[in-house]
Amino acid sequence: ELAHGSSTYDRYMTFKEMENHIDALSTHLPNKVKHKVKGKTLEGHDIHLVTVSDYTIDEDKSVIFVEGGIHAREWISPAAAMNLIDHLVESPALTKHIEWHIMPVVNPDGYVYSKSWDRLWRKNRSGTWFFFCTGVDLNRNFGFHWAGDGASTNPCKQNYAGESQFSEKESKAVRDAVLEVKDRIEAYVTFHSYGQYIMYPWGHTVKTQHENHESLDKVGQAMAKAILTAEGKRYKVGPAGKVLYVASGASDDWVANVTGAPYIYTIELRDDGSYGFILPETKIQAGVNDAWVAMQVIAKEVMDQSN
Ligand code: PAY
Ligand code: ZN
Repeated sequence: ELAHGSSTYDRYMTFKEMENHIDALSTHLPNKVKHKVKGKTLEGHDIHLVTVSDYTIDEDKSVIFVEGGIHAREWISPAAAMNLIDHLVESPALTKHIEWHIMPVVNPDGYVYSKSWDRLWRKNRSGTWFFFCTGVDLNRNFGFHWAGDGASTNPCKQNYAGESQFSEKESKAVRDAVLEVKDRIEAYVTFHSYGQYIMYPWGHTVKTQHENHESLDKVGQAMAKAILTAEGKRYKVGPAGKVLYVASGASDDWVANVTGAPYIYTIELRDDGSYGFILPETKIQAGVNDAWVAMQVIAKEVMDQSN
């Protein structure tokens, strides 16, 4: 048993358990794990940023930014982010020249609500101008093509974009954390579920291709192949707008636009629809493995580029 413990993957952790684990890691491994709070939600939960790197090596490292739990009901997403942190603290080769910035639960109010009241809750818990409907879709609240195609101005809809771009504390927290390392970000990944897709920009339109679409596709295919080999699951690769549906104001497009980072992906984890959002606990371990396998492919790509 490690002094800093480990996450559990035979059941979905509570938000509090994830916080305790982050705390233990940063306390016991101060040269590897740092922990910052990037914001507070309406309900008073902290929005955590965990950085993992070999801090004994003093250099301006490339950053890989990972965001999880932006949607409340996609429980496998925070689990995958926590699992990534657990692997990275044991992976010296991946933390020598990379600084990982990981926000495992962007939407803690939603996660807690989904765990205790409404399993299929997606948005955060903000009040809206329409008293009877609660919650903003944080993945429609980012400031690029905000409230465009695939986003709604109706607060009762699952894809409600909010009152204005970055109106929400959670999306602001992601924005601020990204902007802090803007010039060093080489890759950005956001974990969602479900569908088994590896998607890249653009999501807001199918009319234009991203200028890096060739390398985005190549590395996306490499991730899918690695997952198929290691875990036996097929992931479909392509631009978000084409592979799934058009969505404006999502984090991936905003990051692509503001940072110009070469590798930007939204990964829809398991499953293929049999259980959908309600992925059984017996499938967590295999599900988070998919994400870990994919992240190793990206990390290798980033390291090759900077050599
Ligand atoms: O980047 O294009 C994008 C966003 C795509 C996701 C979204 O925010 O709507 C896709 C959905 C998600 O994971 O939230 C897919 C799931 C199955 C859903 O709720 O429709
Ligand atoms: Zn989602």
